Amino acid sequence: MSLPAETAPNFVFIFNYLTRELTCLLVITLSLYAFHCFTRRDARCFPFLVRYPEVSLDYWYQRYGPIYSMWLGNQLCIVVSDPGIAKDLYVTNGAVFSSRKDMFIKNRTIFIGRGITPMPYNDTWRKHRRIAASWLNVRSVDSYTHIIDYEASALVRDLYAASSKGTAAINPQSYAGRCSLNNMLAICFGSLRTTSIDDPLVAQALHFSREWMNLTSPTSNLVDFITPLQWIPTFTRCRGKKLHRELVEVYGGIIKDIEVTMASGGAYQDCLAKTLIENRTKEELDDMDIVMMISAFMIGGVETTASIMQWFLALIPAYPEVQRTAQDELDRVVGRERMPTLDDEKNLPYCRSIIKEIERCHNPFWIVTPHSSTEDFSYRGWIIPKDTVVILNTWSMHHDPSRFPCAHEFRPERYVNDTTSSAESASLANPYERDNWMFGAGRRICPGILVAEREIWLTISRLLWAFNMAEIPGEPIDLNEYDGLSARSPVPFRIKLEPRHEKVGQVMAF
Ligand SMILES: *[C@@H]1O[C@H](CO)[C@@H](O)[C@H](O)[C@H]1NC(C)=O
Ligand SMILES: *[C@@H]1O[C@H](CO)[C@@H](O)[C@H](O)[C@H]1NC(C)=O
Ligand SMILES: *[C@@H]1O[C@H](CO)[C@@H](O)[C@H](O)[C@H]1NC(C)=O
Ligand SMILES: *[C@@H]1O[C@H](CO)[C@@H](O)[C@H](O)[C@H]1NC(C)=O
Ligand SMILES: CC(=O)N[C@H]1CO[C@H](CO)[C@@H](O)[C@@H]1O
Repeated sequence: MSLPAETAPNFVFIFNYLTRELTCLLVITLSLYAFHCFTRRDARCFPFLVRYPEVSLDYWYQRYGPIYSMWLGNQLCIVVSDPGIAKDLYVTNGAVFSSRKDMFIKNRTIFIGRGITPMPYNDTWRKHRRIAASWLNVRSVDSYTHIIDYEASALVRDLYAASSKGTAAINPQSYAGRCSLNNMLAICFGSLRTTSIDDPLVAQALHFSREWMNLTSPTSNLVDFITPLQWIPTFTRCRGKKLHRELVEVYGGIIKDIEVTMASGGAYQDCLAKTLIENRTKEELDDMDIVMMISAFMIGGVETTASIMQWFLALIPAYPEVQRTAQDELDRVVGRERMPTLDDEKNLPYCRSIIKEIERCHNPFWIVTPHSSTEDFSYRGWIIPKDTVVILNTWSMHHDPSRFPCAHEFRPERYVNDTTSSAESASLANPYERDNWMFGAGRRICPGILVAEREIWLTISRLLWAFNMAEIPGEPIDLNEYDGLSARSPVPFRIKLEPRHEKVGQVMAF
């Protein structure tokens, strides 16, 4: 171990001198202690049991600087809290830092070694990434942007109907979830679509996503880091196995139906499932590869963009000034006869800033899925050994006071001159100018960045166009608490959506 010892929190550093077995014992003892702080945001707690690992990572960043190491059970991790270092490792040295740790719950139990997300950096991963990209590149996304556009309007229309002209209190979460779900259903399965939040597939798909978020975590599951725990049927592992079975049953079932239709000579709309089925032999894919690839899309694409919409709806009632400024801009540029479109984005800098600021303040992944190294690497005089997990501490990066003055305040105007798209921003030469780190970085950056960005733009700009969004008296919205370990969404909340003018109803009546 060679990162400077003084940069490591000392009680973690101590593990270096112990054998693996002793480490396990120590960790179990520590975890009993940490269990006490499970529900508290106590930064001094051990990071893989507390519910808020970003708080611990930031606490240590303040003390040990932008790069430090720590052991989680038997795993050496380095924590990077600086955009320049993140770029050096993830991007410039992507050939070394693009693999994954073998996570027991995520990889072995739920995805059983398939799927793009948990796979090590090898040719099989490249193949899966290439196939995924064939559905997520600009040309493909252009071909189904009309669906993303339609679903965004459908979301606003459903909320308009449900809110009874602003008299009813509604929880918008399953509406946002259904919007993202429909987009992913179209990409993965073609013509499949849910028509209301009461469709059983909505509850099922949203449950899968939240269960996934609750079960997988880069740092919080002891069983990922303490091998002996993997030999016994822990609660987490049983839930993981159940989720795996359900994914195979539900998404595997839909794929089977499509195969039957295609086998009987019926035409089927172009979609990811069809591509996978058609290219099964050529690409050497088996049934489980196909099901897990689709499941990764469905999980990765639903409660992520939906999470941004939810954070927006949870937060914006507290900022009537921000709403008014955005709505003035919309009235000026778009008018009240139609809703904003993708083409309007470049003329609506304030609306775009709101989105960038939401993503900064409420990244759904404070710890984006970490990469691991595939060889020993020397960096600034330190040796980072092979198989080290490199964690990006995006919480600290998003709250750096030199980059974001008053970082704890919601101030969209800080982004008003940033005209980049998320993908453009991610590839800026100067990483300190990047808008946010929500999509990760380097060779494993979220492949769905383009779909996500269009979906988020169309929904949020149209919500701003249509409604004054207000808190319900006596029902404060909790912006600190969240659900999930790997990703985070707001806990349930209700708001009032009041149509901004009479034209809203007419424009909605499509
Ligand atoms: C994931 O699990 C499979 C076996 O289930 C294993 O072959 C693979 O190496 C694991 N992934 C990683 C990143 O180690
Ligand atoms: C890549 O890793 C996966 C998971 O460990 C493995 O199943 C596959 O055979 C590997 N592919 C290559 C080309 O090494
Ligand atoms: C995930 O955990 C939260 C508590 O943090 C809980 O409210 C929610 O029901 C869980 N979701 C699932 C699908 O288990
Ligand atoms: C944006 O640009 C204008 C004009 O150059 C400048 O006055 C303003 O301070 C800039 N705002 C921010 C937040 O950088
Ligand atoms: C990603 C990929 O290889 N797609 C191919 C699948 O097969 C069809 C023909 O059946 C090709 O057109 C695709 O390019």
